[in-house]
Amino acid sequence: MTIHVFSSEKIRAKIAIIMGSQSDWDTMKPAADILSELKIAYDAEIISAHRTPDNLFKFAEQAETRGFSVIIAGAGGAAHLPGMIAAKTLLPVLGVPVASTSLNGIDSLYSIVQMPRGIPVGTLAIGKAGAANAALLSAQILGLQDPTLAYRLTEWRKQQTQEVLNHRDPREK
Ligand code: RP5
Repeated sequence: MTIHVFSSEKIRAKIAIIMGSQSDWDTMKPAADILSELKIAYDAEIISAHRTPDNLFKFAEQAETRGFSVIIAGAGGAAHLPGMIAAKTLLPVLGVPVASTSLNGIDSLYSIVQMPRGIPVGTLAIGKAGAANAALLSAQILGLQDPTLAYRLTEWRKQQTQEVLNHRDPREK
């Protein structure tokens, strides 16, 4: 497990990025990149709902005491990871459907989004855009209690707007 800390002080990771397989990392990395940009400490870990179910339970039970505020969970196919984690913790869980090879992630999306009443998973778009947005949404949640982070988010949005305004001619790269 890699712990990324963006401060000279010893601070605990606020966000957990978990995923069902090493093969999900390419999809989930944009979440890590956004958190790094916003200087939010995170952990990244592979936890498979089907291959390591005991680890899933252990992780969910310990997540709050480890200091996480939000869990981002990416999975593909029969994507039980986000829902099962959500069933075992009160921390907000954001689910990212990973594009599967057979059904292009529609299966993952339906698996994650169709939670039964009572156990919510905030479901994002399929793939890298969903992963990036899960990180931004996590930052917005943390930003409610952290004005410095809220300021960084405001600046991030301003920069995004400026990049579009600076490149308005679609024929230019
Ligand atoms: C899921 O099965 C993972 O989240 C991954 O998206 C999918 C395929 O896993 P691998 O067979 O590539 O390990 O559990």
